[in-house]
Amino acid sequence: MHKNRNLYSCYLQGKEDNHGKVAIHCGDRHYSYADLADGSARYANALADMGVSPGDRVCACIDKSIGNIFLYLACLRSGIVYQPLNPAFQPAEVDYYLADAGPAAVICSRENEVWVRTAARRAGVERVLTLDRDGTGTLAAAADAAGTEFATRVYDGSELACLLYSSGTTGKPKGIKLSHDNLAANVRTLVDLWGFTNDDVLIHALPLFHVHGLFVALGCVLTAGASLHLLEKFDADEIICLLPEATVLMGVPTFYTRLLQSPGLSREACSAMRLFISGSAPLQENTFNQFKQTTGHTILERYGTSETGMSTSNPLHGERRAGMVGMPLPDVMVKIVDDDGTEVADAGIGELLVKGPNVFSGYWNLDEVNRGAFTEDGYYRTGDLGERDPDGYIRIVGRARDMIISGGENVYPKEIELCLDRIEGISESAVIGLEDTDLGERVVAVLVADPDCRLDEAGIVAGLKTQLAGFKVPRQICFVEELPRNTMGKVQKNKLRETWKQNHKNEQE
Ligand code: MCA
Repeated sequence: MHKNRNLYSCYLQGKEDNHGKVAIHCGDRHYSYADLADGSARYANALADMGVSPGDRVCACIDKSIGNIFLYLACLRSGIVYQPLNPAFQPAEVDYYLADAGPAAVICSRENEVWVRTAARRAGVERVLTLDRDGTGTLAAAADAAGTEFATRVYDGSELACLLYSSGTTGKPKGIKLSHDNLAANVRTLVDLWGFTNDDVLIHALPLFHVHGLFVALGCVLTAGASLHLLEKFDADEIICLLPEATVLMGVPTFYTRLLQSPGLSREACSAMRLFISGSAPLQENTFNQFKQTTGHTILERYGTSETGMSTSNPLHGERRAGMVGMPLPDVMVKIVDDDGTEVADAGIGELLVKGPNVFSGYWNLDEVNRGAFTEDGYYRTGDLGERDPDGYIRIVGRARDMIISGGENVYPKEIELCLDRIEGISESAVIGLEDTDLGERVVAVLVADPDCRLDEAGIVAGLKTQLAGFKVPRQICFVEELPRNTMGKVQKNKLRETWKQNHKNEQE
């Protein structure tokens, strides 16, 4: 019999004996695997009745909820390409994503419906539907009225499952094409590697629009037939309350620094837990050590990108090293190369290249960019710089591309600089990341004002907030007479980082 390689099958099919089991705890509501099958069938039927077809994109710009999970699973089952977006995006940002992906429908909250409709009209998107956190909205109503029988599409795995966007140095986000096989291969490997069983209970506090929360956290739980507590967002108190009932937490480093500030975090509180995993941003050695001291648990750090899913991990059994992202996953090949593409010797620094079944097939409609994104022998160029120690552990030491990671969110300075440069009175801008105890890095704008012009900091921030999601808006604005440039005229961001790191220290002293 032909095996269905639809990712939905990897999550839910062949586990009928598990159907009565609770998959998702959502406050005082509990959803079994059978509920997920029924709910996703209803959403799949509702979308089909509206004329959304396999291969169409559906853009979900919604808050985290059980309805969001039904919708994601419904898209997989129907062969609809799921395009998740951060609901914090502003109209100008959403305009771009709709125009680029050309979805057949966009799903938003009722609160944003008016401006999303305008954006959809501009981009030629036919359908706008709503889905709120409380399970209401036009899509939810259509799903409620639909049936629970739906035949999951049979796929060979190469078909497109999701289109995730990541920005880039040019400031223009690129659609990452992920197939059913890319996602299934990675999640199966992780379930094995991290020892997931159907007894696991994961605390899910990550957003559902990124690889980390959607494919890794939710994916591992569903693939293993385990269960999770769905939190709206990160909340240290809520997590500490749930620890005694849970076995796994996945988070960005900010989760761990914030948990460490909570008096409720203790060895006793964590005694039922078997695994704390960190990723999406560098975990400071200090946090790693303090967490071990407070809880007795050694955080497992791993590394990935949206283009590849997870690529390396510290071991489940064996030494987990501070500041290291571990070894390549069993089915993933990682090379570290110099500028000429030659592999560097042990302990040499170079760019990380990744190849394996997890690696995406290219960016949406960007043939030219795709040619440069892979090496001739099929490795994806991550743009991250790393080194490998003699035992095979990899350390990420920097980024070849200009990028900031704030609280696990990637921020591309170019995108913010383009907005700043349009503001009257700003003659030049440079956006940098400075070390931040809470967010890892915080976004800082260094500005040169036009002569005789007095810039109003609050006005700049307020203006940016109407154009950019909040996590991209600079938390600090600095004014300088001129930006340091090299002989080629390129802004020397290293110098700026040094100067403002120093200034910040002096201010604190
Ligand atoms: C929210 N704000 C932020 C951030 N998030 N500012 C800077 N950096 C952020 N990451 C701003 C909001 O705009 C708001 O600003 C204010 O902070 C409070 O908002 P709130 O929603 O309450 O924020 P929070 O709860 O403090 O959120 C911080 C957070 C969250 C918990 C770190 O950002 C988070 O869950 N991050 C995880 C992101 C993630 O999943 N990354 C994985 C992507 P104002 O007050 O001005 O309105 S990478 C990935 O998937 C790869 C492949 C991988 O390897 O994992």
